[in-house]
Amino acid sequence: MTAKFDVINPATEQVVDSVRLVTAEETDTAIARAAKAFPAWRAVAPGDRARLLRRFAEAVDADLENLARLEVLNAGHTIGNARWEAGNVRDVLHYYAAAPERLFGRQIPVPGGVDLTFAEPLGVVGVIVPWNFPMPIASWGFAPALAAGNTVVLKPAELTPLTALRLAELAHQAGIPQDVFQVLPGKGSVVGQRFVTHPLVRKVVFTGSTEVGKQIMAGCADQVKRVTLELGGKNANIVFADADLEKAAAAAPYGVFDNAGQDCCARSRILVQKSVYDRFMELLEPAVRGVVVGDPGDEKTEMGPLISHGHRAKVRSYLPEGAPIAFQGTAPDGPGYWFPPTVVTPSGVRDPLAADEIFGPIVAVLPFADEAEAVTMANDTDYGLSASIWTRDVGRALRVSRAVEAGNLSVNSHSSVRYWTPFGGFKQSGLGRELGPDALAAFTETKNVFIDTEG
Ligand code: TAP
Repeated sequence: MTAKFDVINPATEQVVDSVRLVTAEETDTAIARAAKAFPAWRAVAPGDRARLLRRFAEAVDADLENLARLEVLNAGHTIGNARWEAGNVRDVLHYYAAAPERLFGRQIPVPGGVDLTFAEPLGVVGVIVPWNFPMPIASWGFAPALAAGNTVVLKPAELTPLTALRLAELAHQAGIPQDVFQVLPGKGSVVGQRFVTHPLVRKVVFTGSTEVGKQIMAGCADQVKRVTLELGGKNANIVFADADLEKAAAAAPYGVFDNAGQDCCARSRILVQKSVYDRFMELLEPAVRGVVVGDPGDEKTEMGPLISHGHRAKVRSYLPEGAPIAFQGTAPDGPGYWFPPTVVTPSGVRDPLAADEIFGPIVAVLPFADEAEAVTMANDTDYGLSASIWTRDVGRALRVSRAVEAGNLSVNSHSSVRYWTPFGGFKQSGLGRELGPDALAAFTETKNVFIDTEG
């Protein structure tokens, strides 16, 4: 009997669809088909491959509202966020559609001949996607991989397969061959694991928890398989006394509670200079209470539910009786995996509230004395994905940006992701970079060819 997975709307707890789970044998068949499709796909003329990717981007654009509504239904994302996410897939496709004609090699001066380098595609690339941003994270893997001439097998998270399945339909309608881009809904331990162990998958792009990422990396080592990892974060939002405090406090909730805190870039540790700590908390409280939590399909909603019953139980476990809650916003009662925006004041950076990636709407606020202590506290974590710095002193902004061990820094802002700038983590937040001008390098091998011109 084939297993099915009931897809649940996290805002209502209603079953919205039932998706058949792909088995290990079917995964092997899909990988074999992707490997067979590779020589023809890499041979497609660069301009034609570019045109196909642009057509795929246009198909996504034409289907944008439908994709966004599917994500509201499946993941509880606010409609505003979900539209941005579908638009991001379109933009990432357009951006990498420019790549096939620009995959330059180099000509390097050598005696006795000519030396050339080629950027060769790898073969089959396996992309493993988490549930928190199903659309964008999928496209950050498949768009550059396809542009570079690879074929792709993609596994969405079991909880959120609907938009990935729709994206595959749109790709095929746009003319990308079925076996060049396949979406395989299934379990991580079955389909994802096969991407790691199957010798015909030449690269794994994994986004998810640091714990599973380490297993993927260890598994890939067996075949020296290429791997890109985008993992967890416990990101600092550092507010200096000279900052525009009103602006910093007004922005802080959106830096952490967006997507109900289920964001690897969530600024879930607010470090505030002692001299302005009390004032900052006074300003933060109304900002947190003002976050609009509710029906994600409503245009005015700013935060939706958590993804699942199990995940909400995990988030809740961080707030036992007597937890240091400073204040909380509101959340609906009744069905749905709701959790209110919550501000806590743990005793130090090693308290689990300040150290663990809770992946929910809980933010820890901690005081610091001076710039040196702020940097020490920001770096006192195994993670290193992103951070924000609020100050009016441009020298300090740059000094602290350089000193914080993280891949994505923002000054007087919480913005981390642009499809045309590099994204990824230091330390245990990941390996390699996605997006931006250099992502193609992660989907190609450099080949060097020497041609003797003397003989
Ligand atoms: P995980 O449990 O790690 O799952 C991520 C993906 O890996 C899912 O598709 C999962 O499949 C699959 N998987 C699980 N076990 C596997 C295994 N043994 N072999 C192969 N694949 C396996 O993470 P999650 O809870 O879904 O996502 C949240 C995490 O993702 C957070 O830690 C967050 O920080 C991180 N994240 C990082 C980033 C970046 S860019 N750094 C972005 C978004 C999210 P199933 O779910 O179907 O089992």
